[in-house]
Amino acid sequence: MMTFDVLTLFPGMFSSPLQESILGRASQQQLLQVRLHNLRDWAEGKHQTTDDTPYGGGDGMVMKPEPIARAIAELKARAPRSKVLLMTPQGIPFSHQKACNLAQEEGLIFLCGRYEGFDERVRQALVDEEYSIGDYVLTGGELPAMVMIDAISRFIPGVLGCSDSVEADSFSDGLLEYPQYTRPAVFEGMAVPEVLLSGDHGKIARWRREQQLLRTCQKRPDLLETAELDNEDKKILEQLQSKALESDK
Ligand code: 4HQ
Repeated sequence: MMTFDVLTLFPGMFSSPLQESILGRASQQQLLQVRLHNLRDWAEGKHQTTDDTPYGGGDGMVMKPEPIARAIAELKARAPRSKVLLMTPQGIPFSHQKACNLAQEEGLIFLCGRYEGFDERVRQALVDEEYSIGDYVLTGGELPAMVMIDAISRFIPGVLGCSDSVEADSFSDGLLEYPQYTRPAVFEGMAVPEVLLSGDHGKIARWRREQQLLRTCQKRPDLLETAELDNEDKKILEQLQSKALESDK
């Protein structure tokens, strides 16, 4: 069973997102466990302080290294092979591929920061890998940790039903997904594409692949650089591109 240890000043933030739906079921089935730890439990003094003012002056507070060191030592003693991860805008961009690789680990310890972040020596001495979930600034590392736990958990065998398998997703072959439709056949004057009602499975599969390529080409052309494309895909793309040039004239 995969173990996620989370070290945070706000363990309450994690309860419902991880207890609902797919992740909730996976925990109940003991495919994974999320252990929440309040960093304050390792702090000292009457006020159990976890932060302090920055050396050199300036705004905001910095998280002190000692409580974090004590906490990580204890979590590592219990799970010696767990990797310690830190969420920060300076980290490696988190991706589908990183999620897949991290799912191979036995355990992960997520260190969630608040305020202006951590004393630099935490990074140097205690952290194995740093990840960013995107180029924007959040108020803490809790949401990034939840995003990562969610994306990683989908790669743990048994977490997804076979109906929503990992292979069928966007990004597994590096392309965006094809459009989906369900009843009614006509909604507010918009009809479902004829081919999907044809019952011709070969034709439907080709249409879907073409839609994936078309969407990726229009919305995320950067993904085509690294996508897994066969000769048929390349032919379809050439046709799409010549059609696009045609309509530009
Ligand atoms: N943080 N991806 C935690 C982020 C962030 C991101 C800002 C991390 C605040 C305390 N983390 N500090 N983007 O915005 O991972």
